[in-house]
Amino acid sequence: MKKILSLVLVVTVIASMLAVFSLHTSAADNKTLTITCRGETLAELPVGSEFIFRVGINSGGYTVNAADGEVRYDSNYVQVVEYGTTRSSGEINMDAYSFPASIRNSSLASSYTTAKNQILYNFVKLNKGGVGTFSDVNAHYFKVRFKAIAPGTTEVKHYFHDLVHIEGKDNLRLIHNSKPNDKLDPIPYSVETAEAAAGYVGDADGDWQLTVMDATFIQYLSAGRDSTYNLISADVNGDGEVNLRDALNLLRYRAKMNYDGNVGEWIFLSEQ
Ligand SMILES: [Ca+2]
Ligand SMILES: [Ca+2]
Repeated sequence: MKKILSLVLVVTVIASMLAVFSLHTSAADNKTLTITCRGETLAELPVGSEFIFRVGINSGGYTVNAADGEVRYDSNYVQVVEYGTTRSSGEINMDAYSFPASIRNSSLASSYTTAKNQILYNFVKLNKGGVGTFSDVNAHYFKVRFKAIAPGTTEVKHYFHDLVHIEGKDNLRLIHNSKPNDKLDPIPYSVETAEAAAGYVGDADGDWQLTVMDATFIQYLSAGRDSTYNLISADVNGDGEVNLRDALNLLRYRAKMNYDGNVGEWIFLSEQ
């Protein structure tokens, strides 16, 4: 009990100290960016927030053994946050982020490049028999994380240049676009979705800003009061509970002191 009381005291003291200063950190404004693909709206999100663009394959039941394709976007509206890691050579290794483990662990992925407004990739010789799960539109094939940087409407789109199914010694080209700039793959081979971030760590009241109000709300939550506030965002130190330590960590973050947890990181529900 004594420990809790001292924690409350520390939280209150730091909160009071911080309240003297201007505390509003704008992580996102109220302007909205609409993400479309092939005439459909995939997501609407505040400028400044992030989304994950995912690609599924509908290969009509065929397994996929090799693929070559690209994601196109408009860098006036969206910025690539993550789609892989950079190798020392400067090449991009997309395995680390972009592909799910079933492909990462079985494929010989190769040669990734980026150009303005494009992420290009190809890979070949996936595990024998192909990657069956990726004949399914419900499974994501790879993903790119973007940030919305300007209001308006913009299209983000994936398409295949080549999509190959190998049966015995026969290569069956499900898609073969020799001139990818001219010829886009038809629906339904590429199936795109976008998931807007549900919030970010520490923004317990969901106003897209990190303020002392968030610490206050976390204190309410930790007192067991029923609330509509974002419980995932409130678990600042990521230990699965919402309590005063979270409020304290948020305040420590605000005060540029040492803190636990991933304060300010975007939360995607499907990645929890
Ligand atoms: Ca907030
Ligand atoms: Ca916690």
